[in-house]
Amino acid sequence: MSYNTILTEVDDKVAVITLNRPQVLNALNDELMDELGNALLSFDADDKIACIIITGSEKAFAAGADIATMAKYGFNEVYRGDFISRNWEEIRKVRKPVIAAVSGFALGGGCELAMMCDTIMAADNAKFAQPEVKLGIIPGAGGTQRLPRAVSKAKAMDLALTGRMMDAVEAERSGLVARIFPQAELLKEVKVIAKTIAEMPLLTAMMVKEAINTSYETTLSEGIHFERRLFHACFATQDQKEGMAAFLEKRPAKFTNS
Ligand code: DAK
Repeated sequence: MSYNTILTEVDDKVAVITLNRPQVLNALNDELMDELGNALLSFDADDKIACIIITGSEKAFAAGADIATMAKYGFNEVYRGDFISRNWEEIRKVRKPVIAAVSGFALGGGCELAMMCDTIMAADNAKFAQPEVKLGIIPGAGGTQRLPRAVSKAKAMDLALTGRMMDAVEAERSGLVARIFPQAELLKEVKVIAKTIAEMPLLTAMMVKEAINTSYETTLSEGIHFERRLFHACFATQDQKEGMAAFLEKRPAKFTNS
């Protein structure tokens, strides 16, 4: 499959999707979001793939939604065209782990896209912001909901009301970013993480993802109940038998994703 606005590559069980509109710092337009959704769902359906990385260029993960496109819109177009909802959230359907590898700017919709991934790994030059307020709009692709859950209400308000940029160190300290790497090493290091995840039993990794994501959507006691049901389900898999037998026999496990 060839795309105009993204590049795709497969490295062993890891798929890498690179946002590729360098002339506009990977600003997110309809075509890119359609292609990204298509690639994500294809890799999710591909049995050979166990983990997906979304990345951008050295200068920009994505500098936000495409302002040149948005500037032309009125209420009629965004409401009737179901702007954002139509194709921006395909990533939420992906059941395999998805890692954002962020170098440079992750602004507005770019920051929101990174937050839709399961975890964010950042280069030391990464900059995160929700600058929409300066354009007369509010974050509209989940920023007002995911950012406070990631960094606290106080910092989310600070960021979204001032539109200021937060560097990688502050983002890691605040809980938005899991780890920071030197820019030149970012993709190599994130591939190592992705390959580690890809070596885990896939059904179990998918259950971990589903259970942690459920913690954002439910009460603690309902979440614990959901976790317990999945935990019990693990004992119906071959990989639970193999993982525990391998430990007791002091040998590496051979998982079969079954
Ligand atoms: N859209 C379109 N083009 C962009 C862009 C963007 N978001 N960001 C950068 N570019 C383009 C620039 O116009 C420039 O194009 P040329 O002039 O060369 O033709 C090229 O990329 C290089 O940018 P700069 O020359 O500005 O590069 P600098 O290094 O000087 O500055 C910068 C980099 C990232 C600080 C600056 O480009 C910048 O401030 N960009 C805009 C960042 C921004 O405000 N992003 C948030 C966009 S708003 C919604 C849901 C979600 C959203 C909206 C609605 N609904 C549910 C309705 C999301 C909104 C957003 O993301």
